[in-house]
Amino acid sequence: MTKTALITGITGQDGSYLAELLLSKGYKVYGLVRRSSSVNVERISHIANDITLIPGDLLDQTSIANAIRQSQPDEIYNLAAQSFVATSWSQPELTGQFTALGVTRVLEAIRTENPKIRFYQASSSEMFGSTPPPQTEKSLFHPRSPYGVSKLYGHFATINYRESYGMFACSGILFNHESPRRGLEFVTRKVSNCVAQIKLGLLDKMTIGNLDARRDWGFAGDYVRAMWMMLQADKPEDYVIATGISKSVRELVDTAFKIVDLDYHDYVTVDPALLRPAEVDFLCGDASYAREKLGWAPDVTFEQLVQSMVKEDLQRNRRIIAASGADLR
Ligand code: NDP
Ligand code: GDR
Repeated sequence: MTKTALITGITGQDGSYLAELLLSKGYKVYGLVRRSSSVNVERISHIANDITLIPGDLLDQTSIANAIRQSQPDEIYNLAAQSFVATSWSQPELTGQFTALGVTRVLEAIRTENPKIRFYQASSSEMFGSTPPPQTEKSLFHPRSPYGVSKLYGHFATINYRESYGMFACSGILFNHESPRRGLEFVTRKVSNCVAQIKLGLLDKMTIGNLDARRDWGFAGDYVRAMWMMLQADKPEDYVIATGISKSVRELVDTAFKIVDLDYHDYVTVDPALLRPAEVDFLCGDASYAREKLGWAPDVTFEQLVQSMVKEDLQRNRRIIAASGADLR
């Protein structure tokens, strides 16, 4: 029987990979998209004919309920959020509205429309904050940003609806995952794009914030597979999804510059304005439980990931140069 899924945040990095995965499994895929004055579907333009987009917003309960009525999904993946940690300090209230209360709105819409729908919540390693690694499902939460605090609310709202109403609601505590489709404001993509532009002579220098922060970086394509696996399990549970390997921002920068045979010391300066009011210093997840229960493991290594991001940004910037008619150096 064909399954149907509704994805919030389908225009984002993860939404695009998840939509591709579900289509490959024969799903009918719907996506909730908020109104925008300009076209914002670049990441899903290649599958536009295979999916159905429904207007709606996580800030608007009625539109979420309407989307459920229209799509009649078996599964809902709640990926929509204000997902940039740095912005959560300048827009703390809005972050709470989207990233925290938005989860309650979706859960409440499921409860009233059809509580049999299986629900995936995009929880985050940012919830661990200052808790030292390795972080597991049993580790303490101590978020360090309005974003992390909001995600923790969404996490426990999901658990609460599972316990209160017996809903099949799962939370995936995903560590950082990246791809060539990552937003340009996140550090991996900022670095891969700056490296490409420096190599092509479009940029002289790159500024960066905290070089010592450590993250457990994986590939988004591997991580959306875990989301789907969680909703196919016999019972709803929460899982840490991570590679188990942590690298510093400095190692990321060094790796990316080396790919194009450059030394980052010649190009990178630290800008104190990019430091955060409170930092998450060290994330390294232990995904043993997901490996054991779901059979999930990542395929792509850190080095392969950075390589693919730099390569794609080189190609993209070359296309931009070619379109502008300028000479390639
Ligand atoms: P993106 O920032 O790339 O995508 C966020 C999506 O949410 C976009 O489609 C955006 O739409 C949508 N959105 C934002 N606000 C609203 C709203 N009010 N109503 C409807 N849609 C909205 O994030 P990612 O794909 O990287 O992440 C997906 C989810 O996973 C997020 O919840 C994120 O917090 C979480 N997460 C991500 C991790 C990562 O490393 N990538 C790790 C752990 C958790 P628009 O295009 O209109 O802006
Ligand atoms: P993060 O990702 O905050 O972990 O959240 P981000 O890439 O923004 O930062 C990672 C680390 O790099 C440091 N850093 C910089 N970050 C950015 N963006 N720009 C810089 O110039 C820079 N210099 C150093 C940061 O201080 C931080 O330590 C991501 C998001 O996808 C969340 O939605 C998700 O929940 C978590 O990952 C897991």
